[in-house]
Amino acid sequence: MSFTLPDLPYSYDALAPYMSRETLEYHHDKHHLAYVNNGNNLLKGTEFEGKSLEEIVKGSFGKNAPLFNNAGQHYNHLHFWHWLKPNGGGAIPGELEKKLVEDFGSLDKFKEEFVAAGVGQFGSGWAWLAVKDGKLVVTKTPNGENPLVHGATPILGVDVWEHSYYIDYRNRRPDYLKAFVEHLVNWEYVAELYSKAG
Ligand code: MN3
Repeated sequence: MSFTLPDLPYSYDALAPYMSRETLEYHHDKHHLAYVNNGNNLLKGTEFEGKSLEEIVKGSFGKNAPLFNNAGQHYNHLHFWHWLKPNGGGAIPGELEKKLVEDFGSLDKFKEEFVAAGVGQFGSGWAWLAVKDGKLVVTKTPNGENPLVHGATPILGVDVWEHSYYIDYRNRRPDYLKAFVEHLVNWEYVAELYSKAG
């Protein structure tokens, strides 16, 4: 398969004031597009042509760094647009809420750990909520890496590359992460991925 850039599932103004039109225009139209274009060029002539995106991400990790970086970032951003929604961050669907409380002690504790993972990722990368061995875990990864290559299934991720927040928050990454958790997360999509993660 070749990679294609999907449209955003909402308008460019829909996430303001927590994420601006300008951020989405750069992040989606330029950064994500570059991962798509570079990924397609790097995929040509490799053993991964014709494989699914997940297979490419897992298969190229540790073997073909340029392809992995772009395929990983394409995978991450495909989900990232759906991890956001206007008026997000509200009630968490029941089953998932129960599991979060079970595995983290409380919702506040989960949010604290998730934000701390994003703040603590030195340089570019992502913070994650993932399912590993039947448990919900918070992790962080550098650059384009994600939990798929560490034996886990990502169900929520936040992009902490500066291109995701610098226009709106400048150097205040913690404020961006708090706004993400409180006002932007699309919990219905997280719950959908959780139910599929089994
Ligand atoms: Mn990004």
